[in-house]
Amino acid sequence: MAQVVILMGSQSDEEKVRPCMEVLRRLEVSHVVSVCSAHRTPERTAELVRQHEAQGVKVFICAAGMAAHLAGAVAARTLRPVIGIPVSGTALNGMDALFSTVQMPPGYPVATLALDKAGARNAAWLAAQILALEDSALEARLRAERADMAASVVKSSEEISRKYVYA
Ligand code: RP5
Repeated sequence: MAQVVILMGSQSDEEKVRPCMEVLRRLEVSHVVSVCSAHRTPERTAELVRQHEAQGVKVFICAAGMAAHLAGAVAARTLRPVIGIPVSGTALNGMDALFSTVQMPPGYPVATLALDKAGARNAAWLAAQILALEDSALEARLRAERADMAASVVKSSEEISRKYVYA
């Protein structure tokens, strides 16, 4: 049983969403991925939400571009947390997807993250943090990842300092 489901509006979104799956894999969070469109396959979207809820999925992550209604359409059908990744690639440079995803009516929130790969990565982190509320081993993995990130900042600082020292 997967803990997280990632839905993307089109296969053309795959490249920008891939970091989400990579981070979830690194954090050992089980997940499944499907393509479904709020506009092109509205019934399939509803059916996938119903199926994944029944199978015990805890967090939905939805990525879409243009008039990006996928995350909102999912949020309309579940009380489980929905995380949205707006995808760029149009003449509006993703602002269309960002506003479509973020601007939800009261009672139907979508936790909307940054555009494209940055949002995809943080979608995985946020989903993991939600799951870690009831999973101390996952919480420990998250803490270890943060410690690694902190160590790498210090290491890069030392490298930069050595490179540009003039005293
Ligand atoms: C959205 O329309 C998809 O999420 C994608 O970002 C965009 C374009 O889809 P394709 O025409 O490439 O399938 O629904």
